[in-house]
Amino acid sequence: MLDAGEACDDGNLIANDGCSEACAVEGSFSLCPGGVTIDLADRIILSGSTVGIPNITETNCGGKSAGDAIYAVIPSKTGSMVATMKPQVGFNAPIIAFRTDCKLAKGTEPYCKQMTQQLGFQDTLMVTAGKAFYVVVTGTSGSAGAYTLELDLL
Ligand SMILES: [Ca+2]
Ligand SMILES: [Ca+2]
Repeated sequence: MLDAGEACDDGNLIANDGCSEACAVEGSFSLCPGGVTIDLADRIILSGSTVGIPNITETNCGGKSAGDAIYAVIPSKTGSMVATMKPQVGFNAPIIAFRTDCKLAKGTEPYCKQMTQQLGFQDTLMVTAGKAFYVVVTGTSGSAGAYTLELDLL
């Protein structure tokens, strides 16, 4: 559960797995690949924002001029993962992309989605134990904002 003042909750008190024992996100979005690396045991809830963070990539769906929050996620098991993103009011036309390589060029990534702030995003993806994938959160035409991203490994 994500309580007030917490940037993430992964249900444990272990540091260096992407979410610290004090519920802070570990790592920096300015590094690629794997600046922010998350060990996904079963569920993590992340509270993030793309406001004021570096613009380091572009997705198939856009984000050429917007800051990019990139998470390297390492699943603990093979199976389905449900990704749910809820943008906060003011984050206009957010974009979420999933990559097999942090540095993939535009046009080569397997999956991206532009959403409305009102509807957000939810989809199920297949993941492989121990194989990192990258979640990119960015915005259309330079838009930025705050969001909650939940990853559930089924
Ligand atoms: Ca932890
Ligand atoms: Ca960008």
